[in-house]
Amino acid sequence: MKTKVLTLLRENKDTFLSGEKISNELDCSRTAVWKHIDSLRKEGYDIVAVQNKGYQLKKSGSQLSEHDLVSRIKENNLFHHVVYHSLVTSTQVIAHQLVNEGAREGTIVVADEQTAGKGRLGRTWDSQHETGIWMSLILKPLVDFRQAPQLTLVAAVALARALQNKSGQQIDIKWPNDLLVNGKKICGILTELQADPDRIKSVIIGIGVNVNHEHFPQEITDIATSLKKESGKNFDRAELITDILDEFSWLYEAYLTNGFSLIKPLWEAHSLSIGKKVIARRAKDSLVGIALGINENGVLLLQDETGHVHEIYSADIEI
Ligand code: BT5
Repeated sequence: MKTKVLTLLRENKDTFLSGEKISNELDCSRTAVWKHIDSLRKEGYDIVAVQNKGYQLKKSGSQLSEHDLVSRIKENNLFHHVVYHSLVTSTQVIAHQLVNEGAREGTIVVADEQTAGKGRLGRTWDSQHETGIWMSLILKPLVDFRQAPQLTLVAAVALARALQNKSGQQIDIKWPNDLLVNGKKICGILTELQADPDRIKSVIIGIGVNVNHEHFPQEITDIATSLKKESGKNFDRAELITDILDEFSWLYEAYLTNGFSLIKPLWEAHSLSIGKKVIARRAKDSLVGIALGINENGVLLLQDETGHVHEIYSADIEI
């Protein structure tokens, strides 16, 4: 009910909405409406009340919550269900549990802090309290599991577009899963699969964005940055999450309908490595060469000094 009150206020934020209208729309008493308004105010929402006119939402609270995020998500968006926790080990772990319990595509898990945020290959992701966006998206695409890495690139494009639009900063993508500003990492993506032998059960895309950090732990202070460090401004995390979900939603639909060909040029527009000499560090060896770009499967093409073109499926890239 609180979500519905907030959604109505948000949809009508340029006008006043009478208590009577809200109670009619939601089929509840005016006292119930008032209680929800009062509770939202206690959470920091600035809701003005004018006699004979009604209520108007002037400003949202700054805390993440299920009702806040759901009230912001547009009706036709892929993401419809939000699971919020203030503290978790990892949103990926929660998302895996939810999939095992039958969670549908379009569920997202968001946390204010992670105690054991996961990077790739057993690495850790620093996820400080209320500074960043730590979230996992649950997807169930009907695609071959060999295509799953393409979804990391779809997410990278969605993130680059959303963060660049909001911050005005140039966001670069470093294949496969890093987003950089001025050469420092601002966002990482972790794509995990649950698969049967013949089909994908679910794809869980973990997204970590450094938003309002002023400092990082010493181990990563030289390689990490945040939107705040780059622009000097604080950003509203809920607003950013909504922008990311909007971008991801349409790109994902376009990808499922038309394939990777639409995503590829958008990815290339943000790519940092194309045409540059890079080192690709793989589990067992390293390759040096010119990054030619990605192919139709999202695989990185690297030309070594003999002219041979290698297909790189998984690696850390050093530019
Ligand atoms: C990644 O791994 O970049 C994937 C990160 C995904 C994090 C999200 S948060 C929500 C969801 N839930 C999770 O538990 N995880 C996902 P990788 O490419 O392996 O990069 C990890 C490396 O980045 C670390 O070894 C550090 O060097 C560096 N690093 C750690 N925390 C960082 C941060 N906050 N910002 C920038 N770099 C960081």
